[in-house]
Amino acid sequence: MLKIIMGDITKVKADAIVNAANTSLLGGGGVDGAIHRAAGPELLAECRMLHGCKTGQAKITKGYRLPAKYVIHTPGPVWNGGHKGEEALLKSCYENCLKLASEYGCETVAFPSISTGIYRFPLEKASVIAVETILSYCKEHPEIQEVQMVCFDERTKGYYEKALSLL
Ligand code: AR6
Repeated sequence: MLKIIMGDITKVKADAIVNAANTSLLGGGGVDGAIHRAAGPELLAECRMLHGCKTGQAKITKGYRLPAKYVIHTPGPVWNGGHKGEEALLKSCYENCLKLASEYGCETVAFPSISTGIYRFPLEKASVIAVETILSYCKEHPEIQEVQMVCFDERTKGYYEKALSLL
């Protein structure tokens, strides 16, 4: 089941929350900065041991001071006009995060809107890719009981609701 909600992902009590990270996995602005601030310095210490992550891939850590048990870090693609494989990379972010969630026995997962902030991926396209990929994964993997898309502003929420209503 997919739910679109408004909120701050650092407050969400899911088995895993996803971080829209960068390839260094050493923190940044946006949701990444908020997650590191809320989780505390132990998160950065564990991230240092991961030696980065490629765009479209995902790595998992503990959640430390967050209400979530795990954080799944995925660097989304930077939007560069759409001819550099951005759409396939964004899809692989959602898929690889969900695969890790299954592997770690997570039943509930919360995503932010990957790549649509600092990385400028158009929301209209990103929302459709996210919703399609999440729904098709969950259909095949009933172990994932609930996925939340946690939107930080009304405009973002509107796009995800529209994408869900069209599927
Ligand atoms: N909870 C939920 N969503 C949030 C939160 C929050 N606390 N804070 C921001 N958002 P962005 P990107 C929304 O820029 O585009 C970082 O520096 C935000 O409004 O965080 O993937 C990384 O280190 C937007 O809708 O991620 C990378 O360098 C969405 O989260 C780079 O930014 C994603 O925006 C990644 O850029």
